[in-house]
Amino acid sequence: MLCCDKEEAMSLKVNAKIVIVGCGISGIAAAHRLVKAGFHHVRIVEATARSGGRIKTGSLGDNIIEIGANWIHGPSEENPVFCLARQYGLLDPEALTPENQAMDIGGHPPWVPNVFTSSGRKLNIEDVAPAVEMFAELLEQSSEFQSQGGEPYASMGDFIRSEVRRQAAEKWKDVDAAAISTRLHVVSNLLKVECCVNGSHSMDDVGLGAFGLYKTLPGLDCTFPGGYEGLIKNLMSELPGGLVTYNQPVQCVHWSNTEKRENPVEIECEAGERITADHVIITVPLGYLKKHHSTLFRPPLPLHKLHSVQRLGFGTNNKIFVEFDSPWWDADCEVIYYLWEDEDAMVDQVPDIQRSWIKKLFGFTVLKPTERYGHILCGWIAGHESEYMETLSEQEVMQGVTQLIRRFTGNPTITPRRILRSQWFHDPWTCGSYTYPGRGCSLQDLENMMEPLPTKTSQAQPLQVLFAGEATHPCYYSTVHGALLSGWREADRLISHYSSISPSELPRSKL
Ligand code: 6YU
Repeated sequence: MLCCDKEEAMSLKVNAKIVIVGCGISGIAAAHRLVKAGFHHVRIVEATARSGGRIKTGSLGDNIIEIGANWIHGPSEENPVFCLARQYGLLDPEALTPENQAMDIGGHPPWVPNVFTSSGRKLNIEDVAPAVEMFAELLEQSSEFQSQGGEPYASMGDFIRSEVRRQAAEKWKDVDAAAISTRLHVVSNLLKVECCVNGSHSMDDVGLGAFGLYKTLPGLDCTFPGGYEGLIKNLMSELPGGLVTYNQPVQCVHWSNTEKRENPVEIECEAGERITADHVIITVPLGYLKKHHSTLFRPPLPLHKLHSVQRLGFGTNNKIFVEFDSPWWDADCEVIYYLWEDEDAMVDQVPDIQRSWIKKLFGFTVLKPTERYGHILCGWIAGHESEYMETLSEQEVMQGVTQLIRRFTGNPTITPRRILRSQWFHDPWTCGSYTYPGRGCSLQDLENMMEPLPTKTSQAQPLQVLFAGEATHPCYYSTVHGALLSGWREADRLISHYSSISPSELPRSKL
């Protein structure tokens, strides 16, 4: 009779070979937890020469800028990114105050705007406020469709446009045509903002029912004064040296859906190395999975998982940092919006991308405090227009941005000192920015994403392939904390597997 005493179980755990594909925050989090729990054979295989993935801090002149993730969304006790950043001493004192943590407003209070139109006018806040308020209420209402289980409109875009039309006819019936036209252009601009928030091409691509799956945490969004990568550096310094193999893209994960029990997983690297393992944790971005799933898994992903990979959205949101010698915006200004008066009302897509891609850039946020950053604006652009922008030279992007600012301010002398833009769509290991719930998506899709292989119904060795990464979190997808929690979740899955293992489940090679 077989027996598995405590000592044997411990040695099984210690000797289990676990490979993590990807050294972003989710892969690092998984490795951290596994190493702490006593697993000795944990290895990360990373395609690029660096750790951090979509957490990427760069510089513009002497200033630190975030090319990827920017904020801790909801920095409060429930947010593990906040807790780690606090523990490592990476945050400004304001971010640590109880008042900051208690503020439950879904991110940040409305930013102080400067609003310009394409005819060079600067608008007053009263001109735009009614549309801004209506839009904010609609976003709030849209979350309710998730619990109601019904979707009366085809998409978020359809819902917002239809409701604005309906409410405007009722509430703005005594407002003059020019003012209404301005308000509808504000709606266009806010739809473009939402495309950036969601990382979608258009709000017509975002599912209405699933929009409410995303949960916010309390806390006023904050940044890392020394750069988001400080978090990565601290976590990496606590892992054993040599745990990560860099510049080692994984080409194919061979797993078994039969009863083969010995070394069930083999990880084939592009350079030819083949690594055998008991378990592999896949943390590659959803964009990469969408493009490469057919070659990345042998046998291929089961159909229900593949359909979720396809249904979930993964779009592009890029930043264009622009530095100036002196500011041309108001001293208290936190965000600059551009309204195109020649655009149809309530559009978030540009018809002629090559000629007019810049129309998709909703505007700029102002990097604050000025003493830290100088005079830097961060432009935001999502969708196919953003993907096209990536193909232009830096010079061409600078030209586009300069013309835009000169036209909208009516000041032909404004000249940027330098620019830097991100190119997340053409990053071969990311293929976009982050996940959003596409039309027809539900919680089931995110659950399918995180389901390990082989699935429960199979007789084969369990937990061969596990899935982490932001796209696998049921309510914090698209965020750093969602990614981190997903890494811990998959590590815990293995930890509890080895603590509950019974003799009949042991691989023959281990008996
Ligand atoms: C957040 C924020 N933020 C802006 C921009 C971006 C993102 N996010 P990784 O990709 O990090 O790691 C995978 C690794 O795998 C990587 O190193 C690859 O090289 C490697 N790899 C790939 N293929 C491989 C292969 N074949 N072999 C080996 N290795 C391979 N999140 O919290 N705050 O401010 C922003 C922002 C421009 C691009 C962000 C933000 C998203 C995070 O960056 C992201 O989720 C995590 O870093 C992902 O970590 P990971 O480990 O999963 O993958 C209602 C509603 C709306 C819902 N949305 C709300 C808004 C929230 C999003 N906000 C974003 C805003 C900004 C500005």
